[in-house]
Amino acid sequence: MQIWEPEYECMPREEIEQLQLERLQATLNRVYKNVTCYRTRFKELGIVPEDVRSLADLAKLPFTTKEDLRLNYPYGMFAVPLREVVRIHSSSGTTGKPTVVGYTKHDLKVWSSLVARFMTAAGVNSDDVVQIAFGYGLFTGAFGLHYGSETIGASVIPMGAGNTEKQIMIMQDYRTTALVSTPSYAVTIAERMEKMGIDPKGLTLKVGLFGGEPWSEAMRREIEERLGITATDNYGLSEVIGPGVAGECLCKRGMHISEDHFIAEIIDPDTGAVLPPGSVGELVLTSLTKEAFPMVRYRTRDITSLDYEKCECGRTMVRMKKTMGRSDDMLIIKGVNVYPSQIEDVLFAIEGCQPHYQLVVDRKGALDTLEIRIEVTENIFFDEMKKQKAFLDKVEKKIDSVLGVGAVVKLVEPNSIPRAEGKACRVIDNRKI
Ligand code: DLL
Repeated sequence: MQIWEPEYECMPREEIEQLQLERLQATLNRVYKNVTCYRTRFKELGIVPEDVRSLADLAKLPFTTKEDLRLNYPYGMFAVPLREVVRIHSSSGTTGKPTVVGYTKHDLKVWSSLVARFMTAAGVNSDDVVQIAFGYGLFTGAFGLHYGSETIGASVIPMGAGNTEKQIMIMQDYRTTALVSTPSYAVTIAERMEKMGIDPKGLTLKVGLFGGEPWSEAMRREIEERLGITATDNYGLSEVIGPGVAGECLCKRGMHISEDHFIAEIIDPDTGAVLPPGSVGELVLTSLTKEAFPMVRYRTRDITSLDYEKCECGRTMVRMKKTMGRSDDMLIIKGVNVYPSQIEDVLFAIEGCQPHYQLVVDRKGALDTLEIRIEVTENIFFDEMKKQKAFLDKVEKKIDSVLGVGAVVKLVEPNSIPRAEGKACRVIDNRKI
């Protein structure tokens, strides 16, 4: 069973906005009544839910941040009593306490159908065998895609993260057709297959549903070529629901946000001002149908832009571009804003660079330094020094011209950068600022 809901997914813009307004008003009433944090904030600003009479009025409401969730840890932001919560997940934050998110029975149903919706858009159906290579646990990735696949009626293999050779064996033996993982883990799988002498094109794999971390178009091409599949992107965050916020259709020109369930805004991360359509800025999301954990104007910290043009697939739901990075992950090197994704784009365009790299930022005296460690394909690494030097010069020049910041590029041995099984960690910032 495919989850294709043209009555929502292809809704004319005015109707989407009308539906959003009605659902927004219901959400605001619910949080005002049930969540102390929202009620206090609104009262401080002298706002009652009835003041929001149009979507433009949303801009009057305060943002919700990760800090608010921390201050209300663990259950303070829940809008229903715990007895109505049937599932608890948490964010993948590595520092401090994680944030806790909850789902009612109805929330789980909506979540599954939203995941099923983007999986359908990516071409998955009940004939597919879906291998989930995300970690099962507090992370929303595995359970989200798991229930989404079941909703479609696909056969789910709840493999979990890691154990790459076993992943490959199962992929071969169980005739997996759809792989679910982070994009970086897809590369790890491709690499291991090559090492094991397995030709991915001889497998039944046809589509990859990748998400959970930023990845470039160049990385998409790399994965598609190496695994012989169509690689699609999907986006979400646990605070807002998990995967299922947005996903690509087969046009692969941006991820459709399920606007019948979320309102997306783009703001200037420094001033908080709402930016006009098409601008690049921070994505802010408001949930419209969630019961247990509604979010009003949640600052995702993800930098992207929105495209309201109707897509060739017929969907009218706005498309978000691949994220460029996070407003909090943006590196400021010698005063220049640098997103790791820009560096990835440069590296992938240069022949000989493997998709494995690490950025090390440091400070020598008052001066920032950027070192880019790249794993190179073996033939370049072991070739003559002269060629190696020419290669390094080429990468350094290209980085300088694209970023406007100089970097020292170092070649490292194949396989020396740790491989990710979940989300890749590409930046080491030693500056302690
Ligand atoms: O990563 C949810 C998810 C799982 C989405 C699996 C898609 C697939 P968190 O652990 O809360 O939730 O991390 C959310 O991951 O704010 C982004 O910075 C990043 N992220 C997620 N998907 C993408 C993507 C899940 N497709 C944070 N592209 C988000 C870029 C992504 N970044």
